[in-house]
Amino acid sequence: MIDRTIIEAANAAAEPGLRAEYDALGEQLDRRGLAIDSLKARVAAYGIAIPSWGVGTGGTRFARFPGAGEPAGIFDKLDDCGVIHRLTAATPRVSLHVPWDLAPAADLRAKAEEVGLGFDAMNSNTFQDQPGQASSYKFGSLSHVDGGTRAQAVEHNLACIEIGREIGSKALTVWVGDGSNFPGQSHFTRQFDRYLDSARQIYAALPEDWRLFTEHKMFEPAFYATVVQDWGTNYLIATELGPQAQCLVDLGHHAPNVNIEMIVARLIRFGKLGGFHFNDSKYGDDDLDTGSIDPYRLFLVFNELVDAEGQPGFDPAHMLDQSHNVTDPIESLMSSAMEVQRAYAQALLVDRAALSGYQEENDALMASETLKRAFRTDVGPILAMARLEAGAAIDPVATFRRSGYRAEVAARRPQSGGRGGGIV
Ligand code: LRH
Ligand code: MN
Ligand code: MN
Repeated sequence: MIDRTIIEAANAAAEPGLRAEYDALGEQLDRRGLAIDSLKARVAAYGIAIPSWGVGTGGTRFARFPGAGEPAGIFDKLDDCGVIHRLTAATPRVSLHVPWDLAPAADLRAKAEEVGLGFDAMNSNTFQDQPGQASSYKFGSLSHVDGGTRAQAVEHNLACIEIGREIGSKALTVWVGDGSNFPGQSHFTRQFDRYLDSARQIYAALPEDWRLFTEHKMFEPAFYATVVQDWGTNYLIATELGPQAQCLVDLGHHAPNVNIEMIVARLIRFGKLGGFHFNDSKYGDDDLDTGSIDPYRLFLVFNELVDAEGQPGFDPAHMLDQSHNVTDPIESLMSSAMEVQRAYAQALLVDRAALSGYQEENDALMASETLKRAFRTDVGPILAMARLEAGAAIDPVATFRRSGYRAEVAARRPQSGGRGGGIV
């Protein structure tokens, strides 16, 4: 854990500059009829979940280049997630992946409490085989042609719900890699019916106050056809299952140029937006750092979310889901959490009355300018002030580097292997 004195020392040097910038921005926003302190309060109340699998160095199917001091298991991961929240005050929860994070619930709860975190959605894993598993997922899981394999995959999801109940989670995210690699390999309709039948069994086991998030993804690992390939299929699933089922939008799971903010608007309109896996991409499911490629798209997604705030039942879960191949994962996750917060703050600046006026008048240029004006505003001082007031770091990455945390854990955690690829 990072000592309070380290954060305070770093903040002391940066605070006078921050106060000057905050005041200047406050004056500017005031002229636009916006109160900076209430914006700061909304940013301070915003939180995003860290994916437990994100704190380890990622890899591709070609190679993995492990960093020093990588977490060896879930308790190390929770330590790292605790550091991220300590320095940013923006990541109060962790999303677990089972069986990667399998551990006794009481120990998970105790560790989370020690590092000041709660648990977000549980993630099941039927896209890999585990040692000793009776049936293989090579040809699918929830949609497999073999009933025994489907039953095993359903059972695994029920076990995830059970662990989640014990640690205070309220949602299960199901992503399956099921699909086919060759035309003709699978019967599209029969395969989807098998998926729906399995998903219904999982849905039936949900506690009353839980939600089931199904996550679509266009391709990979199936390269010809994926069972839950897009938001249309995902919407059908959520509708077939019932009110506790909603769609999860992972930003990287769409074809390049797809209008994701519009998908978000559609799902909101029909009460089926369950949550997000934020990341960024240039080509496919790149799992790049959130906001690193197209921050405007991220802002446009948040523009839809802010527009829908306050609608009955609107409560999407916000999680990161990215893979860090060349950076320190703690630094990437901190900067990504802040990018998400930034997009939220920028979206709060949109003059919605003016925007709908321009929409009614078909003033395309001014409508676009209204969004751009909010997007171009540097809201950094609002975010930094919210962190300072929460006892976190004005500059989380610089403070993390000064803390020596990575070198310290590197001295006591075993060096992990680099052979082979893989996502974790
Ligand atoms: C699939 C995915 C899904 C998995 C995670 C590891 O690409 O986005 O959310 O659970 O990656
Ligand atoms: Mn995802
Ligand atoms: Mn993904």
